[in-house]
Parts: sequence; structure tokens; C-alpha cells
Amino acid sequence: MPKDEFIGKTSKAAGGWGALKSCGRQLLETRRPLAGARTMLKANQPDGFDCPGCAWGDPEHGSSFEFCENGVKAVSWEATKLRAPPEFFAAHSVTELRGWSDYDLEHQGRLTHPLRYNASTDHYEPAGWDEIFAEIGQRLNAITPDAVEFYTSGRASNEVAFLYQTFVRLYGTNNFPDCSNMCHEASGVALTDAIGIGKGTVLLEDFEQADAIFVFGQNPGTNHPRMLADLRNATLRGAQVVVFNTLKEKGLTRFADPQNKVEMLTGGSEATSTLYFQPRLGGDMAAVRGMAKLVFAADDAARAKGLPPVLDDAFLSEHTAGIAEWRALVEATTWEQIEEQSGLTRENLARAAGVYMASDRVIATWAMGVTQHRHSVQTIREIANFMFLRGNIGRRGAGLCPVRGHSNVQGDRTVGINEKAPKALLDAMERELGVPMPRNPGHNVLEAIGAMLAGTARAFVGLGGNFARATPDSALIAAAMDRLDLVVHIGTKLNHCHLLHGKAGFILPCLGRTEIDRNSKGIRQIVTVEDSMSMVHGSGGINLPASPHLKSEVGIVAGIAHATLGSKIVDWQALADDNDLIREMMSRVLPGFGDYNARVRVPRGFWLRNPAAAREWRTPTDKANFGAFDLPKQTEWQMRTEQPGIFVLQTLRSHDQYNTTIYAMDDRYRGVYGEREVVFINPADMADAGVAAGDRITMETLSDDGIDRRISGFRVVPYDIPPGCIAGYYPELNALVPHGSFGDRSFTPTSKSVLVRMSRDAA
Ligand SMILES: Nc1nc2c(c(=O)[nH]1)N[C@H]1C(S)=C(S)[C@@H](COP(=O)(O)OP(=O)(O)OC[C@H]3O[C@@H](n4cnc5c(=O)[nH]c(N)nc54)[C@H](O)[C@@H]3O)O[C@H]1N2
Ligand SMILES: Nc1nc2c(c(=O)[nH]1)N[C@H]1C(S)=C(S)[C@@H](COP(=O)(O)OP(=O)(O)OC[C@H]3O[C@@H](n4cnc5c(=O)[nH]c(N)nc54)[C@H](O)[C@@H]3O)O[C@H]1N2
Ligand SMILES: [Mo]
Repeated sequence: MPKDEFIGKTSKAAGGWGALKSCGRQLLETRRPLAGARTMLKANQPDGFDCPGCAWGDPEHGSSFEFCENGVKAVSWEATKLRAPPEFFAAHSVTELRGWSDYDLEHQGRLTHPLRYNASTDHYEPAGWDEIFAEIGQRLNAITPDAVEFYTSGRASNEVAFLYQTFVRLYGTNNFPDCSNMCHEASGVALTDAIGIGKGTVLLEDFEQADAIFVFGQNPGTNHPRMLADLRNATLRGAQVVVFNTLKEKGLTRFADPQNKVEMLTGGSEATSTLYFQPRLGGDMAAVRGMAKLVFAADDAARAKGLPPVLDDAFLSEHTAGIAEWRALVEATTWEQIEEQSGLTRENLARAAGVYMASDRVIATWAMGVTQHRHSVQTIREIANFMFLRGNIGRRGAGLCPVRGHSNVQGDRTVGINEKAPKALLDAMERELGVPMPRNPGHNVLEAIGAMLAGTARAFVGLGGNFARATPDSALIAAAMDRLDLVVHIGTKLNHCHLLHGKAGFILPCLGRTEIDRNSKGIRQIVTVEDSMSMVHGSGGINLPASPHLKSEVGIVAGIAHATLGSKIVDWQALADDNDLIREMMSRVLPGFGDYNARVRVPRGFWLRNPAAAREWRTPTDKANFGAFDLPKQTEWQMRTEQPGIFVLQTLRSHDQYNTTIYAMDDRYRGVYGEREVVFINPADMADAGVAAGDRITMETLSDDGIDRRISGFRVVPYDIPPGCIAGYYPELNALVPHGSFGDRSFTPTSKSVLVRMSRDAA
């Protein structure tokens, strides 16, 4: 077999027949394709469930069936007929299962029974819910609350997240590490300082009115496919879509809309971008600064000639603070530094700045390519600064749009999953419950990891997710979790983190979002979620539960809470039996949630008002704040010595995965098939390093903490990526990401800029 056989053709465009074929395969995998297809018809419909695929908004006047490959995969993954029943756990010891791949574990299907780890047999064994709750309660009561880490993954609904934070705070801690700490934390931190709220300001409708859309560090073709239709519609009506992405990503060049009959029959496709720039890893702040420099220069020139100014003077003087200080920094930054750090030429940046200046309404979107660096908060401030220059915020067709990941990651934060919660929330909880709330700040993900490694954390409770695989230094963290006194996982499918049981381990299987949740009176329950555009709406499942032994997530959290705290302060059982009661409590506690039960029951729900979108700035200056930060002295790219073999590695997602869930081994848009242990490299770098396509290599992290991090046997794939930059897949490469490297003030692991040494493996 030729050694590079796994490298194949990339699709001509994103979407199209390739996407439909892939969906067909996926639905067949559910082993009940019709039910799977019927389920899909209810995704993101007013009377259906919220698609667990991503956090992109739902259109008001979209087609009756919003087709999305990502959605089909996420839904069929959950609606599968495959099961991992107690017999499965009887047949395989935990030690054996630890040797399985992520793919094989999840492909056993849905968990069916609550399970308890038995150390004498090394197997998970079924046990009754009440018995398990009682034991968890007893064990939690024997531990200091601040020694327990309560993790949340962003699929959790508003109801369960609110109930969970109520329980955890009553129990006595603010330890809320959540997936958002590894994701868009930098966006929250930067936007709160810049505009007074840590969320985006645009609605989906704004994409129909923008003259230009700037997309930074995001791969929507794979991760937010419904956004592609919005980008393509924009280019079709003549708007400019300017992309900054280190890799040439298929979905950001062309897209064939599976809803468009002509495109499907002719194999035609439309552009999703009009300009495409490939900055070096971590080079976006410099790129934006370069554009700002050009905008200031153009403005000076226009004024000198008596032409209309380029800057929006009225907006700047009425609404912003701090421009002078930033402008001074921009002018002091040299083109050498900008070009070296960004890897883009002044001429290219002038083309991008030209689009910005020619457009009345501009939207900027971004995702992990911006948020997972050391200087992510500063980069997002720079993007916000740039957008302020021409008043591109708080009016139709313009604004800031961090594109979230998990379908309810934004909502979870809104309802209180926050290790450093605002005083107002804690005050409101105290009023509601009549008892004091813990006031000292809790742990984020990195602090939780630190406590586990130091041995001060004694227990872990995971509301969804796959903590040990999603975090950096997975192996170290797995070993630390094994030393805990108590580990509780609430999940739908088996993953590696579930195999970490500590001294007492439990896996508690829950209903998924596609499933019908009935209370004791037989009444169907709905939950609610908030998307990237701050739309909050209801979601009700339509499939029968995967097993009669499942409980809703709300039921599980209430069960643990009752067993731990009793029901004197909160009647957990009543709340568990009626999500309306939880929502009434949320109405009383959370600002903007008045009349919640009624407002989430109208189609599309309601918009959680964002003051910044109306140009009200809830900042200490009462203005939108410019941020004046130096460019990093050196990015990782600049730190590479001139020795050959040193690269900056970014870890990203393939087309066939959802975070740590691997749907299949292919990455169609990047032309890789049946293989995930690969590294994408520039052909010139390959020549320098003396490696050929398909060669096996070793990568070793350069860090000064004395920890040896290396991975061998990965195979080389030539790719259109700037020299010095390489890329490969998460979660496998988390073994190379050091937990001691994180963003300033965001504490997000720097998963997009890891310095590694690469060497060719002996044949
Ligand atoms: N199908 C699917 N959908 C998903 C997910 C999934 O795993 N699968 N995950 C969900 C979640 S939780 C999230 S957070 C989102 C993630 O959505 P994305 O942010 O799109 O996810 P990544 O795959 O990490 O892609 C990062 C992109 O940024 C680019 N990039 C990396 N570094 C830089 C840089 O320094 N500068 C620039 N300009 N570009 C850079 C990469 O080349 C890549 O295209 O997707 C959500 N949706
Ligand atoms: N190197 C590197 N590391 C990264 C990233 C990266 O780009 N590079 N990205 C980071 C980002 S953006 C994120 S968001 C995190 C993701 O981190 P997590 O959110 O912790 O991970 P997921 O893979 O999304 O979690 C998958 C598991 O969730 C459970 N699950 C699925 N649906 C449900 C449900 O409805 N209820 C419950 N209770 N459980 C459910 C299943 O058991 C499944 O195995 O990873 C981060 N880690
Ligand atoms: Mo994420």
C-alpha cells in the first residue's frame, strides 16, 4: 500500500452532494434511518428541539427544513439505536476499555443504566438511582465544598444549568470550571471591558444587511455549516466576505447549497468569501493593527483634501473613550513588526482595509483561531477598536459576533455557571433562597486542573462533556482524577473521562435533547437554550428515550441535591418534576427573564436584550472603550529559533468530529481519509525537514516545565498553510498542549499556538 494512500481528493466545494451523501451514511448509522430523518425535520423548528450541533442562530423565515450536515451528525449520534447496557460493562473491564479509542467507546451507543464502579472487579455495575444518589450525597457531605470541582459542558440546558448552580452554591462553593474556559472565555473578558457585555451584538438578520463580513480564525464549513449559507447569500448580493484563516479552508472558499436544486444538479457552487488572507498563527492582532494604521492614514489624507472623513467622528466622540492612547500605539507600531507577526504584506492588508472603508455596514465574526492564544483578549479588543472606528456597532448590518461552540454555552453562563459570578447574581440568589451564598471566587478549568494535580481537589462532578480529553495534558489529568475520592459523570455516551472513577465512581445516564421528557403526571417537559445571537427559546424532544432507566439532567441534579442537602430550602423534587417551576425561579433571579415561561413558548423565543446593540455601554466609563495594548513582543511563530524542525502547532477539528466525539475518521474538506494521526505542513517546510507525504514523524513540545510531551507515528500531509505553522487534530494532540500555557486574563489553554520540535521517525 502506498504510504500516502490516506491522502485523497478534497471536495470541490463545501456542502453539495458530498454533504448529502455523508448525511445519508450518518443516518444509516443510526440503524433506523427513517426515524433519524424524521428527527432531523424537527431540528430548530418552533415545535421541535434545539439542534445540539452548534450555536448559530435560527432564521425567522428559513426553509421548513434547515439542512445541515453538522446537525444531522449530532442528531443521529444521539438518536442511534446502539446501546451500551450493563452486559457491555460486565464483558469489559475498565482497564480494558481505557485501551479503546475515543471512537470505539462512543460507538457502543447510548448508556442505559446508572452505573457504579466496583474496585474489586474493575467493572462498572448497574445500581438503583436512589441508592446512588444517597451514596453521592453522603460522600459529598464528607468533603469540604471547595475541594469539589463541578464541571459543565455547554450542551446543558438553561434549566439544568440554573438548578446545578443553585445546588452547588447552596452546597458551598463557586467551583464552576466549564467548557467555555477552553473556548470563548477571551471573548467574554474582552467584550465586557470594551462594550460592557461579554456577548455578541448582532442578530442573524444583520447578515442580510452587512456590506462586508470579516471572518477571523473560524472554520464554519465544518463547525457552523449553517453560517455558510449566510456567507454565500452575502456574496451573492454583492457583499464582501473577508477571511483571515491560517489554513485554506474549503468551506470558506466555495459552497454548494444542498437546498438549491440548480446547484445540486449542475454541480455549481458559489463563493463564500471574496478575499482570503492566511496570517501566521497568532498574527491576527498585528493584521488588524495594520488595517487600523491604514484607516487612520486614509482619514488624515481625506481631511487634508477636504473630503469626507473616513472615521465616524460623531460615534467616536459621543460613544467611545480612549481612542487617542490606542491611536498613538497604532502609529508607533512599525510595518516590519506588523508584517513579520501577521505574515501578511502591507499591500494585502491595504486590500482588506479598503473593503472595510468602502463598506457602510461591517460585521466581524471570530472563533477558536482567535480565542486560543496567549494574547486573545488583546486581539479581540483590537478587533473591537477597529470596528469602532467607523461606528460598526449598535446599528443594523453591523456589529461584533463571537461565534459560539456548544449549542448552549452562552446560556449556561447567562444563568449562573460562572466561577467568578457577578455580585448581582449572588445577591439575587440570596434574596431568592434566604441564605448566604459563597462569595469567594471558585475555580475555572485551569484552576481545577491545578487543584487536582496538587491533590487539594478531592472530587469531580461532570455535567456532560469529556473533561480529561478536552483539557490540555490529558494524561496528567487522567492520573490526577484517578486519585480523587469521588467522581460523578452525567452523560449520554461512554467516553474516556467516564473511565476515570477515582475511589468511588459513577456514570449517570441522562436523556438527550432529542428525547421526550415526561414528568410524573405524564406532561411533556421542555428546556430552553440561548444561541450566539442571544435568542432564547424552547426545545422539546420527539423521540422515545433510549432506555426506560434514563433520567432528565434536571432529575439527576435534583436527586443529588436532595440527597446532599435535603429539601428544607429548595424543594428539589418539585422542581425536578416541573421545569416551569425552575423557570419561575429563574424569572425571579435573572435580569431580563421576566415572564420567562410564556416568552420561551413562542416560535423562535425571545431576544435577550443586549444593551450594547442599542449603544448603551454598561462600562465604568459609560462608553465603548478602546483598548490600547502592545502587540506581543514575540508570537510563538517569532520565537521559533532558526533551527530547522521547530514549528508552531495549532490543534483543530476535523470534518467528522464533534469536539472529543469522533464521528468517523475522514476529513473530506481537507482530503484526509481513514486517518486522524496526521499533521498538516507547508510543502516548502517538508522539503527543508526532509519529509515526504505519508512519512511518520514525532512531535515534542518545547516548554520549560520539565515535562516530556511527545507523540510519535503521526503522518505528514502537505497543505496550504504558512511556513513555520503546522496543524493537527484535537483531542489526540492534547497530549502536547501544556496546561501551564494560557491566555492573559482568559486562562484559556493556548491550543492554537504550541511550540513543537518535529523529527522524522526511523523507518
Ligand atoms: N462539526 C462540528 N461542529 C462544531 C464543533 C465540532 O467539533 N464539530 N465544535 C463546536 C465548538 S465547542 C466550537 S468552540 C466551535 C469551534 O469552531 P472553530 O473555531 O471553527 O473550530 P476549530 O476547528 O478549532 O478551527 C479553528 C479555525 O481557526 C483557524 N486558525 C487557527 N489559528 C489561527 C490564527 O492564529 N489566526 C487565524 N486567522 N486563524 C487561525 C484554523 O485554521 C481553523 O480554521 O465549533 C462548534 N461546532
Ligand atoms: N487542543 C484543543 N483542546 C480543546 C479545543 C481545541 O480546539 N483544541 N477546544 C476546546 C473547546 S472550544 C471546547 S468547547 C471543549 C469541549 O469540551 P467538552 O464539552 O467537555 O467535550 P465534548 O467533546 O463536547 O463532550 C462530549 C461528551 O458529552 C456527553 N454528552 C453529549 N450530549 C450530552 C447531553 O445532552 N447531556 C450530557 N449530560 N452529556 C452529553 C457525551 O457523553 C460525550 O461523550 O474542548 C476544548 N479543548
Ligand atoms: Mo467550544
